[in-house]
Amino acid sequence: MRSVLALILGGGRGSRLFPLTKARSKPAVPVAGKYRLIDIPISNCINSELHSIYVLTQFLSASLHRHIANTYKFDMFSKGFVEVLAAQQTNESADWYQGTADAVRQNLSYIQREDPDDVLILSGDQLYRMDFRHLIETHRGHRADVTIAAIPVGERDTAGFGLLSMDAHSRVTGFVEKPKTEEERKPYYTSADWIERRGIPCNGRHYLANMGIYLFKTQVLYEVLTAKPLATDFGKEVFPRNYKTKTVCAHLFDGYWEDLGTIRSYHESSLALAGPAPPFDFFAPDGVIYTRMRNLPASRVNAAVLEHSVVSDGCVIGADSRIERSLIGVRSRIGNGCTVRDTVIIGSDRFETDADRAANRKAGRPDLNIGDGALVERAILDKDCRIGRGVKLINRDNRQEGDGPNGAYHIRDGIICVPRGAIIPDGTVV
Ligand code: ADQ
Ligand code: ADP
Repeated sequence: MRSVLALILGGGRGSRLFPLTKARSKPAVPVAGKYRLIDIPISNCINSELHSIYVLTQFLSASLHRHIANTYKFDMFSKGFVEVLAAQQTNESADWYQGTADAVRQNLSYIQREDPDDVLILSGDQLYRMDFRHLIETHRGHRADVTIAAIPVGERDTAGFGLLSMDAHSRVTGFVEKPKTEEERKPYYTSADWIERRGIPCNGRHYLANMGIYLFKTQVLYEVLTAKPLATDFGKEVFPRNYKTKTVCAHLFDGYWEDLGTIRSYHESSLALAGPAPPFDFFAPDGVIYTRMRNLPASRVNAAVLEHSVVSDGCVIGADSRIERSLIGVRSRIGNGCTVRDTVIIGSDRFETDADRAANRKAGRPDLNIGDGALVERAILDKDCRIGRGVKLINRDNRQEGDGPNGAYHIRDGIICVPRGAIIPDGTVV
């Protein structure tokens, strides 16, 4: 089999995921209780037998490096690797990556060194499961220069995506990035009949969206990235400029695929994992999602009630507490008599000892995670936060956006986000 090198775009400034990206790069953002965002695309690569992987990120946090180095250790005699390339490491330019195409261009020398036949470019902030071997088949079967993975979406989702139209031979015949008007969108309407002939139920999804997953012939990737004027983004420049002159094909996909790049989508998709029939199945035996081994003890639940929730390893949930539609991350500690609803708790980096707790009392600081009698609704609690006793995080004033004193919390899209390590004193009501 010819060789494919995978490049994972680990994120720009990550401002849409603030405050989860306040002190870490986007790929290191925790997800689904015990994973990090980067585990999803890397696991998809490994499950597709792609073992040469670069992760491009804006800054190389110690946590991302440690996570990758400790998780993805390939056998020393195999040729695989997972390596992080941070913007400030490249000599070509002292700037941060300006956009997706720029990020790849700044790392062309690494691609050159590997000399693959094709380069697979992936987004780092999506939750999905895809066997890239099918995409590679489509690409090579059509002798394409570039193949874009595409998924049918409904009209109300079109504004956030690049849309494409394709002919009967899978060739892309039009491309528009994030159309804003009906005028721009109209030419991309695809009939139910056309979609269903390809074995995909239409269900009112009449537009084909670019999934941000691209397979390029290496030679073509060089050409389009070095052509003047230099392109900054794939969606905004590379595809609109090249679909007429290059053989650009689309590969249709119809599985679960969600963008986790905003606080709202992160919150919604996380809670969906805790539902009765989660759309993304972490239990699938043929597609393990990998992450760092932690050797944590099993969780202990005292006389609490849990409904439609996921509880990760190393948690303690106190008596008379009620957890509904929530995702509880590793080493979370929830006190007695708490109510937690529609909430993502990322957890903690360590366990507190009795001595730590005594020191907390002395310093007037709440213990890690959630104190007795707290009520938390529609929130995201980042790692190591300390929510005091009797605190109510309920968004009392129903604000959509807002910031608490001293960065203690931020409200985004009506969701209360408590940043890593923040302290909410006993009895506070938000
Ligand atoms: P967007 O969702 O706007 O549109 P974009 O900002 O281009 O996505 O980012 C794509 C991926 O690259 C994301 O994983 C992002 O984190 C990462 N990324 C962005 N800037 C980066 C940078 N400077 N350095 C490193 N990584 C970076 C794109 C396409 C649309 C398509 C959607 C699908 O342009 O056509 O529909 O993805 O999600
Ligand atoms: P974040 O989740 O915010 O990205 P990190 O993963 O960097 O944060 O975790 C930070 C803390 O966790 C550090 O203070 C570090 O002590 C501890 N930690 C994480 N991984 C390890 C490890 N493999 N060995 C020792 N300490 C670790």
